[in-house]
Amino acid sequence: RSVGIIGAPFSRGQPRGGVEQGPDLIRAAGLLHRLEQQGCAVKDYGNLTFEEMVDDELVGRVKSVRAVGSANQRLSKAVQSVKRDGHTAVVLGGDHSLAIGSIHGHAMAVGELSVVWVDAHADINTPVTTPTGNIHGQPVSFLLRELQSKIPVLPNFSWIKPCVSAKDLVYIGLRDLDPAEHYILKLLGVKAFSMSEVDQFGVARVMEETCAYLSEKVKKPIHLSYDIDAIDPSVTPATGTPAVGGLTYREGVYITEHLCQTGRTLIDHMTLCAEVLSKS
Ligand code: DIR
Ligand code: MN
Ligand code: MN
Ligand code: MN
Repeated sequence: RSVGIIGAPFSRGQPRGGVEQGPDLIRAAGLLHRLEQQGCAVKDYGNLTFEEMVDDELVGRVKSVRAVGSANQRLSKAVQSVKRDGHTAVVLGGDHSLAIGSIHGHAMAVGELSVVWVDAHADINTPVTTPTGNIHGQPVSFLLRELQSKIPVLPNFSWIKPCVSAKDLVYIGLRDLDPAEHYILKLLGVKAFSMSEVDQFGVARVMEETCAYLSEKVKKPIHLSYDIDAIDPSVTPATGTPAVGGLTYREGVYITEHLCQTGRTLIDHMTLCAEVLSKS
């Protein structure tokens, strides 16, 4: 198994600085060494560079539209080239708006995906429903085929092809949803395990059900999108959007262990991508 690492030092999907240090801090914490210890061949593709965007004015209520659109186009291309080189792609963020380019690039390279979204939030506000204007709360809306009629035209977003179906998405860890997000999840019938369900069933059963649900028909490659705020803020206090009552450290790690094990039995049917939000 070989892993290609892409650093995406980007923070414009939300207002706070610090997240752009994520890729370097995660490397400094020893990610490459840990992967090698586990028998992975690792190729580090380094950090992407993103252009400074001047005059990036509000579009409707949405902030930093042009910067987020162009950064994600760049990231999508980078993911596609890592996939072409035959690696499992691991994207180090950066704020979670990067999920747009990460998932788009992955889907362009391998076709239909399953997406496991580990997060306190559903990140499925549309540019119209967003209460904050921050695009890190909206990435799923740009990716789902079912929501395309609800997405207005935005500068630097015309390259995006919606590439995920609602039935191929599973949420884990939800506990802080906006009213419109509740409505959208209900309307589309999206599979979701909130924290309440993690409490009720335990993380092991949640993962078994997640994998059973996603492999009901065809087994698609799994894309893991991991927001650090899914973990309880007592463990990850540096997140920009802490939400109490989150996953324990072990529950958070177990999710990745379970998916990894699935990948082995499916033999290369799985790809992991992690967008990690980190504040130093
Ligand atoms: C909120 C916060 N739902 C928004 N979203 C966050 O801005 O749309 N996602 N923090 O990770
Ligand atoms: Mn976030
Ligand atoms: Mn979140
Ligand atoms: Mn998120």
